[in-house]
Amino acid sequence: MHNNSERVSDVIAETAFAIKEMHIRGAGRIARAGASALCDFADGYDGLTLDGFKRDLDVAVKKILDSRPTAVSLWNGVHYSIKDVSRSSDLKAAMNSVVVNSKEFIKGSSEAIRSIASIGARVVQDGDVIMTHCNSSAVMEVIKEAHRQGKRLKVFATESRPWRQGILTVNELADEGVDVTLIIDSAVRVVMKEVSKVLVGADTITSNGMLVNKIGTSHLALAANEARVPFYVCSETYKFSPMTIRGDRVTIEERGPEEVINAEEIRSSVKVFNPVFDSTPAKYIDAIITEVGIVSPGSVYELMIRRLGDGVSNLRD
Ligand code: RI2
Repeated sequence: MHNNSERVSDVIAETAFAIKEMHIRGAGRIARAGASALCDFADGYDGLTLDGFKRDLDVAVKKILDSRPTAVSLWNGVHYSIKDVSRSSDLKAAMNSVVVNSKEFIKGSSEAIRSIASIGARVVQDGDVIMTHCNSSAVMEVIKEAHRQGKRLKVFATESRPWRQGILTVNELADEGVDVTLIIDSAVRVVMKEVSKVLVGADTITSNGMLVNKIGTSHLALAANEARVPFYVCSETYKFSPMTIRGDRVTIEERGPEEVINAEEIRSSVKVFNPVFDSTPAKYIDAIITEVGIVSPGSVYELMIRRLGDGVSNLRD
């Protein structure tokens, strides 16, 4: 029989595992899952001292953040949830602040998606041919909203090897009645000639407006640039990385070879390289559709400074 503390640390371990193994995936979803696990952790905490809570919370936070390194949404969701613990004067107040803040983050995150859907749907025109990559809930909601408004659209969705999240995308859009075509990743440049807009999601956006997103995104950006097709990013502002203001680099996750190939198919001397994300420089991005409006990649720094205020100097490692 588990006691309460074991049960709550189980929630943290289970969530960290589910994020690491990609049972929960998508930058927004993992951020909400991380915040939700911390909410449960704080809500069920049965230790007796504030110091003990802070120590146990640090361990929980580290476990959640170690699950996946690239999407800053997870970092922002976790740090929003714990932001008032250091100034709490007693245990009850500290526990309560995590519960309140994590719920606020989750609510704000879902509202942000709804705002992006309505702002983004105004960018989408009747007759547009859209290309998207991987499976971004922000992009999905924009396309679905434009479709609901009666705009006639065609969507090309990349397969997005190795996890093939493109299958989720095409099924989700087909269920809504959207005209959608699946393409393999290497068909991007050929198909780009027929496309009028590219819409992709974001895992992280740096202070200089660079996009870090699913591997292959930069190929869509280059092909769009060559074909003079506008390239839009749909991103909640909690995917902006505060650490990049002080020059931190974004860690690009590498995952195992088993995601790419069956070991029996190749000689044992063959190495497999499996980077999960790539970087698209700001110059290839026409605009970022956020919950606070459509912004240029060049204005990300300003927007981040305005929102963080004095918090910039308090950024933790
Ligand atoms: P939303 C995903 O990463 C994709 O790269 C996608 O573009 C991005 O998160 C944003 O997704 P992964 O978790 O937050 O599948 O818009 O590796 O859902």
